[in-house]
Amino acid sequence: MKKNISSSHSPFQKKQVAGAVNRYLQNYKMITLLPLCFAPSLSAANDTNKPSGPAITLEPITITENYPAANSLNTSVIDADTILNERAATSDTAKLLEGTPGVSLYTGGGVSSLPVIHGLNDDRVKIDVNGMTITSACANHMNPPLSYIDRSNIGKITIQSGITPVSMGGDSIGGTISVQSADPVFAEPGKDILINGSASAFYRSNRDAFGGSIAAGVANEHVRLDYTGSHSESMNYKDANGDIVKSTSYESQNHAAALSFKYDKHLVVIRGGQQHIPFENFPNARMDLTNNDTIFGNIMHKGEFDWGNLESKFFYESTQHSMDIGQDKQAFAFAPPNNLMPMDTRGTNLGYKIQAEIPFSTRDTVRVGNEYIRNTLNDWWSPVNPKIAGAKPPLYMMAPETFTNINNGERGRVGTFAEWEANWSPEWKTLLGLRYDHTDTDTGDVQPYNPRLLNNDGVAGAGANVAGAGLSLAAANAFNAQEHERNTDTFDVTALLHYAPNDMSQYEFGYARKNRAPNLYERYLWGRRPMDMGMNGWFGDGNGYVGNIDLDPETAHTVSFSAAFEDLNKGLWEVKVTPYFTYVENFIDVDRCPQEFKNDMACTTANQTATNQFVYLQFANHDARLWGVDVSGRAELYSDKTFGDFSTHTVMSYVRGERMDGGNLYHMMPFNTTLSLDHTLSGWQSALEMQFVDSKDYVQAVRNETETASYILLNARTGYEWKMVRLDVGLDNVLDKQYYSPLGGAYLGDRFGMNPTGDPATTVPWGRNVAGMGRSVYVGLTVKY
Ligand SMILES: [Cu+2]
Repeated sequence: MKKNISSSHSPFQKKQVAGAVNRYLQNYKMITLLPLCFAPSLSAANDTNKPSGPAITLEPITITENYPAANSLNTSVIDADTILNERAATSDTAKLLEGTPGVSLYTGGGVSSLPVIHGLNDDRVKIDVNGMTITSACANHMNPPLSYIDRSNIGKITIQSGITPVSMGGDSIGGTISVQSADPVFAEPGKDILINGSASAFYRSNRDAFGGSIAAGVANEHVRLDYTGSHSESMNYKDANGDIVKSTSYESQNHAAALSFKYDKHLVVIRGGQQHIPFENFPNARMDLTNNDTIFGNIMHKGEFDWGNLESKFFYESTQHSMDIGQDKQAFAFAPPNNLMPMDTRGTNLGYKIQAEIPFSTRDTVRVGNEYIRNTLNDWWSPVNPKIAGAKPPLYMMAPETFTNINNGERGRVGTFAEWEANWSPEWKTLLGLRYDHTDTDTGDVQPYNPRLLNNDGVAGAGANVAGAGLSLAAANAFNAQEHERNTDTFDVTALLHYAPNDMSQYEFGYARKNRAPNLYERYLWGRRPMDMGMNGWFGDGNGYVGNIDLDPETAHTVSFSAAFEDLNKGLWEVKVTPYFTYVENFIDVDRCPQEFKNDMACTTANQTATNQFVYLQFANHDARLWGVDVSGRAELYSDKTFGDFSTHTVMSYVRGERMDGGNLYHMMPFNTTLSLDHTLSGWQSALEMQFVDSKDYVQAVRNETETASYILLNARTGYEWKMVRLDVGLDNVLDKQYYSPLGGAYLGDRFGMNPTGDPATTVPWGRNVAGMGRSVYVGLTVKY
């Protein structure tokens, strides 16, 4: 909850400084050679308040970073210093995005929050992790892209909200989050071998969380080898009332290595790594993660040629994911072994991207590129207690065969784009891009647990009424009778106009047409029993979901305007305002699922009108509109040689989302603002942060979304950096305020919840929100060398 507390590390300020650097360089016709790694070092040099840490020589690599809109007002950059400051406070990479204007988070497991940009969530946001586009391999999205990289391995996060250049977009409508490990640093020519690294450890009191990370690198002039490893684990946290919030514990381990080669104007980076999450419990899901193993590898080449720059990437990622019902959820469970429900997912992602940047003249730069991403998915639920020893139901609820939730699902996408950036004058700049994506999805036939309709005596064909086996088979047969392959062609357009009439003000107007094709779960989930549906859904709402094979892609039209003003000469203040409006054709939302089978158990007529219980939903296209405004600002307050520098920064976000046929969109973050008082004095950096979140009154009736009350949180932190050592101490939720995060979802963490509409005496009840964490002290220590 404390992000960018130090004013000197506000992403807003970083962006502004980087913008100023860009403008300077453009005036000298150097834009295409702009090494973005200049930006942090220059801004650090500008920042006289920055504590003097150990100097690591950052040798600029004169190869473009290919972020055409790095100086766009829609772009926020979270730099390495901010990430380092946050290391002790959170283990969730997505949490680093808190405090970025327009970004909010669906919370879930301890390391798996889902980012939302301008009200558009999860798969609607393109997330690039070191050039890899990863799709969650889980029907509850427990392993979203940002969970694949530990924060200790991140050098920079770039967030493009709303209007995303087509070269950075595709198959997303909300924006792009690009997470990059630090650029490799090589030894200077003729100098000794460069050895650097860091080690850090943290402890957080409330949830008894601890962990650490190490990073080590060795480099000569041309070759560099890096390793980062991290471990973090946590017990359940307590809310401010002192009650344990169950199913909030986790453990996570990451290892990553990188081998980099630089020769002349070419850079090659080969990365590989693995992640192991032995368990991660989810307070707002009916299941818990019981194992997640991921391996990945990628290779990137950046080269500078006479005609321009070329960047190529190739990646492969493979995930083995397992879920079951964790210990915290065992209250009122069925008798063993029917209290368990193993679910497994295997997912792979493979892709490449090639992009060329060609400076045709000092005014015009063209980028063209092509990318391909292929995602495969198998999702199956092994039988439980398949023996037939005179059992009664629910024996055959989950037996005797394997339930195939998604069978050999495939989603391939090939995208081609061209983008033209023109710097007409120091004041005027334009960016125009076109993009075409072809997305192909397909899946194999499915089967229910009991495809032969065994009854409890094992007689085939006689068990149609055993735990809905007849319905389950009918739903599978209906699904299998359909053609599964679907092809989607989409066209994206981005147009940006940037106007900087003087050093104090900048304006930007943008239009984007962006598309997202349905994901495999949205299209191909088929189960129609309460349990089958309750196990599927990544919204943290406790509802059950069934897919819709005929979904159309969603097409978003966004207009946005930004105005930024700054006191450039003295750097005393900055303010930026961005109102935006998005109209989404065929927004993939939900309806109460219609009754299709005469023995439908979940999609009943009662389900159509239920208001105070979990409900069963089917994905459906509905036009929608979203609008809002982001405001951010910073001001120096007081500066004194003895007492240090005082400053303040603030971020405000507001978003509304409505369906055109009536009603609100789900999980719209209410108005929220963060106000921080920041202080720096030599090696000290401290901040006192107040976070106000308004009540969530605009809730979605179709999902029976619950309201949350407004709250104010106070967080405090201080850090001291002394030569090679950095010590951080913070106090989260200083006032020990009981609160419920508006996007925290339904509390399902303390009881068995296999059937969303089961016996109210024994199943997890509807209507509770997940409580936020009570007061917590954290301490972190980092040693750099
Ligand atoms: Cu899962």
